[in-house]
Amino acid sequence: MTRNDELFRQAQAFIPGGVNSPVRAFRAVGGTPRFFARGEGAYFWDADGKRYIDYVGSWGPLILGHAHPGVVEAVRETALAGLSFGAPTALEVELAELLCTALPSMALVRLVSSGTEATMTALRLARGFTGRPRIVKFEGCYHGHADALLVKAGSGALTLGNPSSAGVTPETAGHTTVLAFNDVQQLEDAFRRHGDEIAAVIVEPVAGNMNLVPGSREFLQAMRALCTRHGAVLVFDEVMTGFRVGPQGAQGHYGITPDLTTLGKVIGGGMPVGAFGGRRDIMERIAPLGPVYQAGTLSGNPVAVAAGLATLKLVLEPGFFDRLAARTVSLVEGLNGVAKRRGAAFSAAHVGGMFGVFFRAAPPASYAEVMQSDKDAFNRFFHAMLEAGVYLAPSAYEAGFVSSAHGEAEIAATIQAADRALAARA
Ligand code: KE4
Repeated sequence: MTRNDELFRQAQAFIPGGVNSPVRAFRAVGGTPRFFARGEGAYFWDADGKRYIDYVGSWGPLILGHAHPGVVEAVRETALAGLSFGAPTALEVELAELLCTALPSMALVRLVSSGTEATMTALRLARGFTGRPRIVKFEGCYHGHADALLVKAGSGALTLGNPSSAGVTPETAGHTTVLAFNDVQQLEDAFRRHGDEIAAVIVEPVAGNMNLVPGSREFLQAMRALCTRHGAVLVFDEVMTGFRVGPQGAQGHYGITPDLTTLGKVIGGGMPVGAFGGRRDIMERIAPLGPVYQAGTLSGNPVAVAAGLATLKLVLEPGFFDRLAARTVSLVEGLNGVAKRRGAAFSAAHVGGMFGVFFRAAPPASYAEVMQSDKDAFNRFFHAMLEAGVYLAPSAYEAGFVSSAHGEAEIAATIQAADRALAARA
């Protein structure tokens, strides 16, 4: 029995499924989840001491790689002055100012401790601001595990095959309209039917929770116009894309201004930080200024904020995203090259520092096309790469992430492992 097996057995004695977040359980890909002991740069080591090149990066936050010295030092220094005060600190003001400067759509921002808190509150705020009940989301998009959003959701819900969670009441789900991602006609029809009761449309502008499916410009522009025309709040869920696809996230990439933005992952640098922010007239409805309540014991926690600030200062340095995107392009082009040579029905795509691999001839442009991918082929590929010391997301429905610590050597080793994996399968 390996140490991973032993830990997984122990974990299952005390934790449901042995994990604290379902997608970590390897349920879709099979086998024993790896328990990690240490990370450094592009690498981390499991409980048996095996080294992997990491393309999950804690599901996006580790854009600088594991244990970046500058981030660790900021955490250490801040922690020595106290872990939490339950009162305002200068650090959270600095992070709020940095976010509002980086994203001009954010006149005001509130820090929370997870992406779920950010999206849950953004929707409550949109309903409080408009006085309307209905939320529009898209099949395959995942916005965290708030009840109203666990309807045909992506990520772990899709991975486990239950996109609409048990425990969500019909009354709650009844106020959530789910449309097809990248389908302009359905969006127009929904506004024609319920325009006057739609409080918000929430979208991952570049979907990363049904694997990588970029929103089409036409789709996102239509969404912006329809929300403006009908007085609905447009929420860009940039928990994953924020400071991942570019210095101004997906809103900068597309040149589209949302009314509210939700953030997480990179802005905490691996520590628990989420945020929601946007138009001043909307954000001024949140407590203590307005009637929409929201709160959090550890919101703006100084140690977590210190990790986020140290990360964002490096990420926002000139040229960072050009280098990250170039590294991601060399990975994607290398993978497509070996797949072509091996005659595999395989394609890879990217936006900024996030990428997707698919067992289908071309990258998907919709949820339906994602579902046409060969999931069994992905699972075999996942395990062959794991064996070769390359850690991909343990699900066909998750995007991958490159960090600034991934150098040419790591990219070359990954492409070589993929070549062997695809050859073996042929
Ligand atoms: P958290 O509550 O997990 O911090 O954030 C929820 C969330 C919201 N919006 C988007 C676009 C997200 O991608 C997420 C979380 N992403 C998943 C992975 N795709 C987190 C991993 C997990 O659930 O363990």
